[in-house]
Amino acid sequence: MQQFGSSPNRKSRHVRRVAKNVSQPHQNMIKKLLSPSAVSHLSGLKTTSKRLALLAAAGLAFITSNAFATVVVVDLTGFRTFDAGFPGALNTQQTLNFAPNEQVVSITFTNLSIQLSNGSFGEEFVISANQSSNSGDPGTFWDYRPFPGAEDDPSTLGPINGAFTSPSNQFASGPFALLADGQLLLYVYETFNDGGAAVDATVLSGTLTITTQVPEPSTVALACVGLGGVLIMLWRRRVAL
Ligand SMILES: [Ca+2]
Repeated sequence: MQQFGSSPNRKSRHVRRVAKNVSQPHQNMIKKLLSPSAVSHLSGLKTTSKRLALLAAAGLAFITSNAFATVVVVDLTGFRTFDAGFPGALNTQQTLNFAPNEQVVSITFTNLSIQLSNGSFGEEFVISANQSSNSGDPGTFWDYRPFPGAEDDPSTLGPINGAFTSPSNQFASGPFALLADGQLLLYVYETFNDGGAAVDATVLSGTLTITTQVPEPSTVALACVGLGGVLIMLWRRRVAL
């Protein structure tokens, strides 16, 4: 039984309805996917295959219309480290709110300068971004030490600019996804506690720029196209048999 009309006009209206809530590049992509020539191929398929193809197009339209990037800039001035590891009650922590399951894709820092205290080494200073559920190692997190190899003399380091990209400066996994609560925990800590209850390092200046994305549109689009291709191959194989 047909689930939708087979006339070209009916299909064109459907394409417009799917496409009207998405951006122009995505509209063009969807129109191409469901162009008259593509739709004429569809008309030769069974109803189940048509349903799957239209479902994939609708899903793609929904996903791409909801894809967006967020950039958040955080002033780290005054952040202080006391404890080795994390979370550590005295280490400065801050919670940032994003969309559910948002992907943290990039973290950069600008004009970062720190003051060391109590003999703490500069290379022990770590900036960490994390999922809300993580209360310690191991976990999904992105830790970075901006001053590798730096000792405690001079006691003031920076200012420097950089990004959480060098593998030798990372302690963990790099880009990651937030949980459904969309919360990102941002904190600083030391890899060695020199000062007991006294401060190890204080951020004199610096901003952190965090870029996130929900979801990664090209990956999802490729996945949709790939899934569609597999379904058509399976259908053709079944027909051939
Ligand atoms: Ca230290």
